[in-house]
Amino acid sequence: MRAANEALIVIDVQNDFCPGGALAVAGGDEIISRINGLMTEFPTVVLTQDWHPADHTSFADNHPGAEPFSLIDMPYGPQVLWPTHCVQGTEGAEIHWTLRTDPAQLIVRKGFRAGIDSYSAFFENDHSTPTGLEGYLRSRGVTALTLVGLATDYCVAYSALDAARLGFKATVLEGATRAIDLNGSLAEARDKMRAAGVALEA
Ligand code: VGL
Ligand code: ZN
Repeated sequence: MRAANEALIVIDVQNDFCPGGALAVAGGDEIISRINGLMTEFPTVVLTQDWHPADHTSFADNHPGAEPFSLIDMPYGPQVLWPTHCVQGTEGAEIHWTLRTDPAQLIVRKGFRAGIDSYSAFFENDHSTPTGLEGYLRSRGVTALTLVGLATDYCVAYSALDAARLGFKATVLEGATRAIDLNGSLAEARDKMRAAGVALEA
């Protein structure tokens, strides 16, 4: 068992990010058996769940004429317009059925405000509206995070960057992640994580 100050953060292992889903990440389901094993090693396990209302601003469907994967400017910065995914209460939003959920003490839902996206487990994309995860981890004495899940270059990277910024020791196990890799987003995310002091391990 890992030390009491260590937590595993499992990002968005949901049906819509796995093959067959609305925003499928290639090989997204291949990481699940490793994550199931990892969960038994950490005293604190947190899952996150992308959890959007149907009128969410990040959906191309809500911007007439816009193509999925195009960019728009939002008050909080550039926003990729995604295919409609992880709509609250739908099967696509459910945690993938092969991921164990019983070892998790907390499931953080994010992206539930229509007007703002939320990639990070810690803050919405304005980088200032908190999800409450920081307080949960600190009050439990957690100082070191291992991050896994989907997708490497969006929600995993944003979460790891915020974790490092908040002073947590952050490690991403890249072999237990898979990437969307949109226009070089994976290389960019890896550079940013390295520069921020996030440890990238296999
Ligand atoms: C994610 C795009 C949109 C992710 C979530 O989990 O990485 N990516 N919503
Ligand atoms: Zn989303």
